[in-house]
Amino acid sequence: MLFAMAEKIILDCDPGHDDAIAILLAHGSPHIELLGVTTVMGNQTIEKVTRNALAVARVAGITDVPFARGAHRPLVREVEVAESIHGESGLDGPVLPEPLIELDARHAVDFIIDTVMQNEPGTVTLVPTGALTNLALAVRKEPRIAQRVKQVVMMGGGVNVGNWSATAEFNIVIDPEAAHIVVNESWPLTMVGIDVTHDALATDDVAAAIAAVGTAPAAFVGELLEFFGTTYREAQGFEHPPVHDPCAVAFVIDPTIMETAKVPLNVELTGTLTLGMTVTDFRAPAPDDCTTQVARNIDVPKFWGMIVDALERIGDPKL
Ligand code: PIR
Ligand code: CA
Repeated sequence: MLFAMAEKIILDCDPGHDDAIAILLAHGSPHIELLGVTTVMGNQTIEKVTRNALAVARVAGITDVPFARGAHRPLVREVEVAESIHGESGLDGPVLPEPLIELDARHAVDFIIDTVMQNEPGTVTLVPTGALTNLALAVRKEPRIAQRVKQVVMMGGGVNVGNWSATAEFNIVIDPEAAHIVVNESWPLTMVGIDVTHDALATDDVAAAIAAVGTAPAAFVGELLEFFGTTYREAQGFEHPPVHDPCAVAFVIDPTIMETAKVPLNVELTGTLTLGMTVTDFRAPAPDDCTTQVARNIDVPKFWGMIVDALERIGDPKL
């Protein structure tokens, strides 16, 4: 059941363990109307992340949402995947079922443009949780989408913190030119960066609460978190894995789950130590025409409550 004011979103992702959980949250939340899922290379190649997205659709019981494949490489740079974190498949851990649904015939870029232009102005939120390649291409191909979307809520970047380099976050640094296009567009944009998502840790209590849901999708999430936890421990020295991408969906569901600060935001394109850094200028109050804001300080118990609630609503879909 959808609430009357459910927010329409397109989830643009690279599943990816946390992207998979973002799909489940978007599908399971009554506050979200999932208009489509689009894929972009990132955590793994476009073939792998697209296959993963379709497999997650089957696990979640999603049969009526279009899935469209997007960019196979960044705008300028070579493909760089996060195999050390997400494994060879991009979604290592659980057994992935054979997909039941077929891909939309359109490229993700065309799907995004068509969907934004066909819906009422100011109603569609774009939620990128991977590289910004598809969004950059879409707004270059059809610039009217910048005025027509409601907003962009992006998982990526961070305020003065990196994970793929000392200064840069993965989604931004693998295609910094695309990120530069997206953050400099006129659409309202919220950055949910790793300074926020590094608080959304899947602790043992969280894993227990998810396991207690007792369904196949919840068990699937448990297996995802187990693999993600192991690689995060070994490759990044985290005791528990941060579950980044659903944080952006959570912000769309309930913006009061985070604080926000309006601040000029840009992406470094020429730095040697700072390539792909998201640069926030906090020196003075943001000017009136500033279209960017950063989210901070997520309400962590509320976040995990949303995930558990979504899994309970999804239940045990017929596979
Ligand atoms: C997570 C990701 C990439 C690299 C690491 N180390 C961890 C992926 C996640 O899917 C998320 O969207 C973002 N990129 C976090 O950097
Ligand atoms: Ca991702």
